[in-house]
Amino acid sequence: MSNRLKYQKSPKPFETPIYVTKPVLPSLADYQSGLEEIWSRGVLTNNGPVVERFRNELVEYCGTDNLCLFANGTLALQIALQGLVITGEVITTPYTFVATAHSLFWNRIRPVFVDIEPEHYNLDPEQVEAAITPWTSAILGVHVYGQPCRLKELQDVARRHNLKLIYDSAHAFGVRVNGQPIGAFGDMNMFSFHATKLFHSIEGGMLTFQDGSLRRRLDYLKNFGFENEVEVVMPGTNAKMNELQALMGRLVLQQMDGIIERRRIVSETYRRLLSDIPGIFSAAPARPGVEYNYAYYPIQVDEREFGHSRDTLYARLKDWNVHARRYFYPIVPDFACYRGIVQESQLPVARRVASRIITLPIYSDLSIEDVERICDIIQTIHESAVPGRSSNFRTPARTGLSGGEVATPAAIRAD
Ligand code: T4K
Repeated sequence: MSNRLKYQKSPKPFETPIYVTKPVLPSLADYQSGLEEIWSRGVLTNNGPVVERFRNELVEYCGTDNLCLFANGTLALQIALQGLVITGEVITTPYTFVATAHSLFWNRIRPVFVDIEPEHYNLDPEQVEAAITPWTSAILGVHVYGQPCRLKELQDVARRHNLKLIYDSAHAFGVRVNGQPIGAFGDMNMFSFHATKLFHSIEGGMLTFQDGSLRRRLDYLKNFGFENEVEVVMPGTNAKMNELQALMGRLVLQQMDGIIERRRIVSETYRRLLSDIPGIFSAAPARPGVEYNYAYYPIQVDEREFGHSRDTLYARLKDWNVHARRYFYPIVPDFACYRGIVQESQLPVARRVASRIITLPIYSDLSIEDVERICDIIQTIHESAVPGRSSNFRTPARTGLSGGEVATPAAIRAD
């Protein structure tokens, strides 16, 4: 029996854009009441009381006091590297958001890109070990889409070679492994609280770490190195979270359980409905012992089976007002500023995944009807490529639509 709940022959385009994500917003009244308190106090930043309260709540949520807050995830990661005094070479993944590699660059560290494993698109521990040189000082893994790296294997490699193990956990807030928060693994974890993340504080970042003595150093580094009004103990930067960010974070944190549960339902609906569409492959589900956060919904497109390339699907979805994203294409070493570090023949798994990936819209108030409609649209796009079915599907370029016009499916189908 078909998995499809409803299959509309010709799904309608969305009236308002469906983006890849949409931030959770607390009630305006709650945010306003928090703002009134901030207004009356007149303290907007520099470790005010709302940031302090937010930190305490995160300490409870994350189960560790070894935690610092930052203005954003990128600065947090740059400071993590400073805090651990990482130098020389760091082995990292090519399949990530550019900020991972940029954080190394800003610390004058050479990124050594190694390939990923095909299951969850994270660093392949065997390749990491093979890339270690006398200059390697750390491994920087990324829990891509919130799916944990091979934690034990990476930890073993790090131990064997006396390397620091840092995780870019930008996508992994709320993930647990064998009952432990993801931040309990490795020497240090960076979480992004950007508005596009399932948990956010508008902009924001957090470091969690094992060695509690690092906290003072990290606090200095994010506040110019100030010990007091007249003493600067190290050349820090300005990476402080402000009160308005913390207020947003506190209110969103209250909704955390519901956020993950709603995303789980969206994600499982996609998995069920997409399994029927030839050439569309959902990523592997979470491994046993992983409590996943459903941060993203990546699919791979097999052009031969689907009938259209990934890029055509990506472009055609926009005709229905569905704005998916190709996270993470191109891979980082193919950006102009990193070109030349690796050869084109290297990193075959990362290149293959990047050429086939699309991340579909997922957020907690995306309705199941909308998920069904997105799947219907993907099915319709697939059928437009099958000879004898919907063969009159035409691209906007062939309709004669002018630049400003919205190319709806109705507009691009010939009667
Ligand atoms: N490491 C990793 C692995 C990361 O993924 C990231 C960030 C970082 C490090 C760095 O952390 P942060 O310094 O950012 O804290 C977005 C985010 O800006 C970025 O935070 C995120 N990763 C990356 C994966 O995605 P863009 O350039 O794709 O964002 P943008 O503006 O195109 O937004 C995507 C969609 O989200 C839009 O089409 C509409 C929707 N949106 C966006 C914003 C900002 C909203 O509905 N509301 C909003 O306020 O990078």
